[in-house]
Amino acid sequence: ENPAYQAEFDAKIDAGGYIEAKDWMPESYRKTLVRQISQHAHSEIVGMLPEGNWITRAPTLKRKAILLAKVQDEGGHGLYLYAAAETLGVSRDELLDALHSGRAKYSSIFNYPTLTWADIGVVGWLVDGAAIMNQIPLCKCSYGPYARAMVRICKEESFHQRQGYDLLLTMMKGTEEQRDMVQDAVNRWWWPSIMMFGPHDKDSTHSAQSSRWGIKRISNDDLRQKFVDATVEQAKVLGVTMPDPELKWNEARGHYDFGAIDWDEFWNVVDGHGQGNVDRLAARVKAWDDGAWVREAALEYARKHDARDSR
Ligand code: FAQ
Repeated sequence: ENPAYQAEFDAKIDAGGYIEAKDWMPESYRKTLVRQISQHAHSEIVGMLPEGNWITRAPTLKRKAILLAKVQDEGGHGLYLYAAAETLGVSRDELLDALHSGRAKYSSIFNYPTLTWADIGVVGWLVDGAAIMNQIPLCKCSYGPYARAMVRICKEESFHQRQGYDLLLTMMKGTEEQRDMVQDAVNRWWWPSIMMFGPHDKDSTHSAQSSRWGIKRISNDDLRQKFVDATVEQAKVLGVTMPDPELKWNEARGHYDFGAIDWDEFWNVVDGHGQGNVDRLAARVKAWDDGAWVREAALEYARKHDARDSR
């Protein structure tokens, strides 16, 4: 490590500036970014599965077109994020190998099943809603390529959140059975959604260092609180209740209090033992294996062109 470079890096971070791909950076900063950006990319790609499950069963042509566009957007987010990670000197093959072999994490939330059409609305409202809350501050994170990728991603996520809420509003104006379906989906997704923000600040391994480096601008607990405060009001408009008897406005704090999170459930899912972990990973490995011929054909095509160009 070079002290002069380190001082320049620290000064840039302290001034709230951006670190670019070709700038010197501490090895641990590079490693942290590769970890977070690649896990984020994997989440986007694995995140296509729960909603992809409903594309063929969308109730109308309009809803099908919206869902198709949303799932494709998630695929695009994965690709921008893999590209951002690659600027840190790691190859896409290495990153995908880490996912497929179970070494890399992806967001806990995508290991839960989408059982009814209402789940599609709730995933948009709560899961994309939580994703935006966490990602808006990342548009200002200290690593330039990641920050810039997040700007477009956030715009698209905001459309995703609204399409989910709109779907739910429509269902809530429908039959009793449809309203019950929405409430049931909220009951199943609420707690996993608030777990998405990660462990409490005091139990978070990386928070202190990532905040120091300007990767994390708002803490896990503060983002979770902002999310709870915003969604409880949206739930009132929708006419659903959250499955938490301790959820209550706290006048003194100016925030909603909420019940204790079941961290055993969270870590069980993160460690690969949730309801959907095995199937999600198997689906990604199968997609990768089934796509081998496409990669081989593309490489062969590129080789032929290179040979022709160098003649
Ligand atoms: N799931 O020390 P911290 C989406 C791990 S949105 C699994 O607090 P950090 C959009 C963490 O990796 C979802 N693991 O960690 C979409 C670490 O383990 P490690 C993706 C989790 O990094 C919507 C350990 O726990 N969004 O995809 C989770 O400082 C709908 C200790 O935790 C992002 O990835 C979790 N929920 O803070 C797509 C955003 N939480 O790595 C389709 C970028 C924590 O040492 C459909 N990431 N862990 O083995 C971040 O902002 C951060 O990485 C946090 C975690 C906030 C997630």
